[in-house]
Amino acid sequence: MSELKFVITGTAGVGKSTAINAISDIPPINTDAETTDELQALKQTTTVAFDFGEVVLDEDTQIRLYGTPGQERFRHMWEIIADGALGLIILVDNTRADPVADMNMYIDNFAELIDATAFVVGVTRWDQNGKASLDQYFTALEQRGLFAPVIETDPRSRDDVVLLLDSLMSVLEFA
Ligand SMILES: Nc1nc2c(ncn2[C@@H]2O[C@H](COP(=O)(O)OP(=O)(O)OP(=O)(O)O)[C@@H](O)[C@H]2O)c(=O)[nH]1
Ligand SMILES: [Mg+2]
Repeated sequence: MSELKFVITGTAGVGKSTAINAISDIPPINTDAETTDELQALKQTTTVAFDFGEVVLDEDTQIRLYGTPGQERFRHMWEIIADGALGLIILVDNTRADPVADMNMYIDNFAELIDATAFVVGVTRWDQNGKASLDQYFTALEQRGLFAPVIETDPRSRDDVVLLLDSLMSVLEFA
């Protein structure tokens, strides 16, 4: 069985920890601490180091999934977490002020990993008032000369997270 390391990133509160908790076959490792700042209005805890979960996708593939912290003050962890990864999932909160800019920011910050491997974009919070359409994400990617799947995702849904992983696997096959 091949073991693949994937990383999941995105802004604070987008649902990175939620996604790993939804999909992991083992009890996930979370490093959440109580929120102390403006995030407090949104949720009670935030990741300070990383999340980790494992999932057997099929008989040949086991995924080791690492989540980054979303908050800027923990971004020194990003490079450490990305080391040796084979693919990236960028989660984007569609209710934020400029979600397309959020996506671009993560593409810039994980450029090295993206260049070497592949990425997919999961857009969350479609059940709330969203800002951008899927087309706007595709257009933004096109403008950068990039192509990646952009998928409506609810990180609370195991099926949705599996779809993100499957899409990433498909893109990697063609990379
Ligand atoms: N209604 C709704 N809630 C969502 C959706 N996606 C995520 N959430 C909620 O948003 C929150 C996300 O929290 P976390 O999983 O801790 O977010 P995170 O990305 O790990 O955040 P940090 O660790 O702070 O960077 C959870 O309460 C989820 O239930 C969605 O599509 N719809
Ligand atoms: Mg988290």
